[in-house]
Amino acid sequence: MTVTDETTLRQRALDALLTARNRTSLLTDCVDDGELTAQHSPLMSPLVWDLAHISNQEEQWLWRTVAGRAALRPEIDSVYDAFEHPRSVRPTLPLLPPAEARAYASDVRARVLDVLDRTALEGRPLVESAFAFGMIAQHEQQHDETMLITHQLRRGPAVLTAPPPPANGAGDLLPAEVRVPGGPFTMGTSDEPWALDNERPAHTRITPAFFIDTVPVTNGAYLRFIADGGYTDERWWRLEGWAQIRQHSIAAPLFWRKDGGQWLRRRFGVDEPVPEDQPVVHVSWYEADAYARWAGRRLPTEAEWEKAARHDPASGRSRRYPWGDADPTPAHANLGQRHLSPAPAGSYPEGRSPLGVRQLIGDVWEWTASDFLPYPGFTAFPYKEYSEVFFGDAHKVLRGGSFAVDAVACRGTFRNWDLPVRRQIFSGFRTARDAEPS
Ligand code: AVJ
Ligand code: FE
Repeated sequence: MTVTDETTLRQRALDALLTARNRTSLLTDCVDDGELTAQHSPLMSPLVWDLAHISNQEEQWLWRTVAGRAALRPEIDSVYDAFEHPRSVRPTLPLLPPAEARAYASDVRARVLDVLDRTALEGRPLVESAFAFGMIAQHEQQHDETMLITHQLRRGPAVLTAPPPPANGAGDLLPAEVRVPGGPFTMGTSDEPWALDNERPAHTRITPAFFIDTVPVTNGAYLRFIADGGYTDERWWRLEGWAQIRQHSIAAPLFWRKDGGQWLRRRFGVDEPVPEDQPVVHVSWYEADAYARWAGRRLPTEAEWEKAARHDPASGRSRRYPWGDADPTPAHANLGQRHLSPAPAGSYPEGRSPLGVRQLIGDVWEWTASDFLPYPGFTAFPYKEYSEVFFGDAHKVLRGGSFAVDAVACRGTFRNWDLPVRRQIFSGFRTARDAEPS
């Protein structure tokens, strides 16, 4: 590796760590200690748990494993082990109080920046291309998104503000769907330096030709499903989805309520009319699947989603992003909590794919039809608990990232997963259909 490569990598790792920490501070400095330690929802950890968990992971991987130093606070490891204690019981654990959690975070970070300065970024898989630093920045950003979900579930007046997304989507002027040709494409990656284990390795997939929605399904379209009795017609629903909506009296996306004749939604402490031109958000996989069936369509498979997002029919190669290989800018996608909502359908024309599919990156996580499974040749790295323990038919794959995802944790290959009943996450979807046989 040349000196310039090393300098660039070090700078990139430093930027990613600093960007993540700024966001963590933004999310935790805007509420008082009572709110940091409160349980805002049994679905989520207290914010102060995420805060110290972020630093405990950073300590374990960068201070202990990369630098080979002794544990700073070995006695707290078990409290911040996500597998030992489910989220609902975390408020009862002996958590570091806010001031101590913040002091721990600054102490770990100061040591880690020193480690970054002194570590040669080659020779060991964990430090090759600054991978472990990139992994920890992505981990912090993932918990920042988790904390933003906690903010969304929190009751009480708004504490977060951000400018609204661009107003002119004009999504309904676009063709409703795009035809993606059949044939092979490259799925996954073997050369994206900070790609996580489940995105690897690159391999060839063959899909038949299919059609996919140009833009994510909007609130306006989803309202037609509701108005057509979508939630009361068992025909559209999987057994478990029907059971969930009956048991919990679900009749609209999470955070929606009907006031007289008007649908309102609560968004980070503010009630507002549901904006018809924005992608629908806070729906479960079952709701997405039922909508698609009602529309005479289906969810795209994970391979179809990635082909729509990465395949360049002209060159036959797969891009890092729909628009090419360049990192996202604000002109490409709604990422990084720059706005506190999805942008109208049709926004970000510069972010479109070669075939003209829009908003694949950012705005809302998109449910796919697929279970979360390893690619052929998968190897867990650096730990089985990131991906491997979640493989199987319990979790469905989501793609593309939401407005709450930072660019460092978002790319055409990035895979997220969750239970099909989940709806507090920033989840939406688009639909697809088989192309006619040629
Ligand atoms: C990939 C978003 C499902 O938040 O549960 C955070 C990421 N893994 N800490 C999660 C993760 C360990 C994970 N998701
Ligand atoms: Fe974690």
